[in-house]
Amino acid sequence: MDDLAYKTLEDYQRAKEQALTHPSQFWAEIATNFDWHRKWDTILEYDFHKPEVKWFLGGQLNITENCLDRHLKTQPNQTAIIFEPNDPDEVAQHFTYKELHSRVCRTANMLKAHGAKKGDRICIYMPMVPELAIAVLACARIGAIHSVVFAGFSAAALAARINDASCSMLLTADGGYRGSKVTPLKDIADKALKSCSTVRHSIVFKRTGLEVAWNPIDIWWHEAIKDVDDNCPAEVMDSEDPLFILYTSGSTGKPKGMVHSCGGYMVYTAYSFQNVFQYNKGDVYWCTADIGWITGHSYIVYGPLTVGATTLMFEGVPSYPEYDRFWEVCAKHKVNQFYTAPTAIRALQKHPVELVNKHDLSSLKVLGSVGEPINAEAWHWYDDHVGKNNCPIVDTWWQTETGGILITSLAGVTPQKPTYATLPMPGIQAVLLDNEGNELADENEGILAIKYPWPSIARTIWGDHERYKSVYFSAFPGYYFPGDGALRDADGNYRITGRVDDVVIVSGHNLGTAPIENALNEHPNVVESAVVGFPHDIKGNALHAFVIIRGTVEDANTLEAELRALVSKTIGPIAKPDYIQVVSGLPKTRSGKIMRRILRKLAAGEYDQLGDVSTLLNPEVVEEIKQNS
Ligand code: 7RM
Repeated sequence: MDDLAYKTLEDYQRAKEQALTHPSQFWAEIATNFDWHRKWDTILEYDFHKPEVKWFLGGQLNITENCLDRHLKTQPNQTAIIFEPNDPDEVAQHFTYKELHSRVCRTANMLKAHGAKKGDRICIYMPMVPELAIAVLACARIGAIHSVVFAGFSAAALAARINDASCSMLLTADGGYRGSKVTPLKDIADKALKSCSTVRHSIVFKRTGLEVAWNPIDIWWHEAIKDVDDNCPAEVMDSEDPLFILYTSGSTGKPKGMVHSCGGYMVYTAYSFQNVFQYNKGDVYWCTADIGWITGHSYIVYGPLTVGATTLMFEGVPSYPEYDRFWEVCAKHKVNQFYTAPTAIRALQKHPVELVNKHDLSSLKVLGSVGEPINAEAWHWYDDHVGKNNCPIVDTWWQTETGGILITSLAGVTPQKPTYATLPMPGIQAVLLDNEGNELADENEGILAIKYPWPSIARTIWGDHERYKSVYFSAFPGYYFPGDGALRDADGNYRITGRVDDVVIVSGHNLGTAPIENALNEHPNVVESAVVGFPHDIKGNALHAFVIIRGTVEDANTLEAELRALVSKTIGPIAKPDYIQVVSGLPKTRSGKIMRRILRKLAAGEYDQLGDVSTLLNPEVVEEIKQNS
């Protein structure tokens, strides 16, 4: 799979050129690196107005043959997955490609023995244990559509997702470890299943030994898998058959089930993984995301395994047993590529740097960031202390909807620029638009859009193609609209500035909340901030800033004055927040994204309209903010 990678800037520039002049041919050449049962007849059919996107039509494959079987010929004894348990005293596990293949096939046979077949939807609600990755691959093996629901979600959130896709089976566990806590997953699943009539079997993996209630549809995993063998020929899938559904939150309460397809998703995740991280055979790669998120799907499971990499799965959290766990694990397994989120970096940055320095991080070659814009302070801390100024940092911009990384530097191959995701990957045609949809040239700021399909774009929203059209293809006809704003420098580098829906109109001025937050974050005592608008009699809207402060506030008035002065100086007096509220935390999704919808309700005093806060990472801060308003 090394052929997939551009190793020099010249390679990269040549690829970019080819992708621009012969876009579909460009992807067809990349696609020849994979095992297909039948070659495609048509590379691409698309119409962003309909919208419709189809890649490698007529092609047939099974992604698990590319993730597993193919490597059995060349590197059966190479480690595929390293499992690092929550508890550092529990031994880590290593699965070779051969073992992983066998486990996936047995698990696939277990699913089949319980009636699962091609096209069925199977919900997976499991902790970060190897069996989660195995379950995902087992579904793909038999052509069942997996729908992984992050194991931190509530019973109501789980039930909504199971019902939306009419799942016929649930794979879960008795419980899951996360730091010092045990989540009673089966208990939560039982509550959810009370309102899920389509689920006929629930297969329960034993992880914690937690006592659980037992229902007629329940089967223990270890019992169900006893009587099956590991011979399971892969189901032959059409390129456009759905591979999985993954839910992402939208502006309404109803989550969107993004549907990814087999052929295009395989091609793009492998291509992007290889190029962005510049993985070399034998390297140990670690992405700290949970498989419950798209980052885990694409860059723990499918991308790395397709190229034959060694991918590390971590069950725990960065703070357990101490705030040095990431660095301890990097040293222990000699991690070469490390991929995490700015929210984790900022959390770790608050602790003594000695916690980083006491570990041998000399194996690290590449660092990655994903999930939100990385602020300058976090970028430099990551670069200085983790990378020792010796590891390229790839700031990777993408979405659940895009399936893979679209804008990023390629480690050590293309130039990086702090706080910039930098350049679109070869084959990605990014543009900046103004509010009327005109393309902006050169150095500029505007709305990010993509004007040509790439293989891993989500094909629809499960059961709601109209919503797919209205959310992503209607704002600017002819373009894919991701919902993010960006600025572009003279060299074409993109800096993602935040969601464009985070715009507040104050006295007739359009103010992006992201630049105001950046100004607040310049203050030496500010760790993180979030700014939202709330209705105001005179100005139409006014601004409310929520700030997290380092240490204790000695003099609140001085701090507020300094913060207002900073905003005034950086953006202008119009952007000065009316309210500045010091908080201990901001309401966040489990993947670290600030829930602005909730902050807006809090700022407006609409406490009865907060909606369901149970899926938040930290629901307790909502109460705290309310009390202190
Ligand atoms: C991979 C993932 C997608 C949204 C996206 C952005 C934000 C993600 C970056 C980023 C700035 C980045 N999928 N985002 N990566 N913003 N720089 N490198 O996070 O579907 O959960 O979220 O996340 O707003 O639209 S996601």
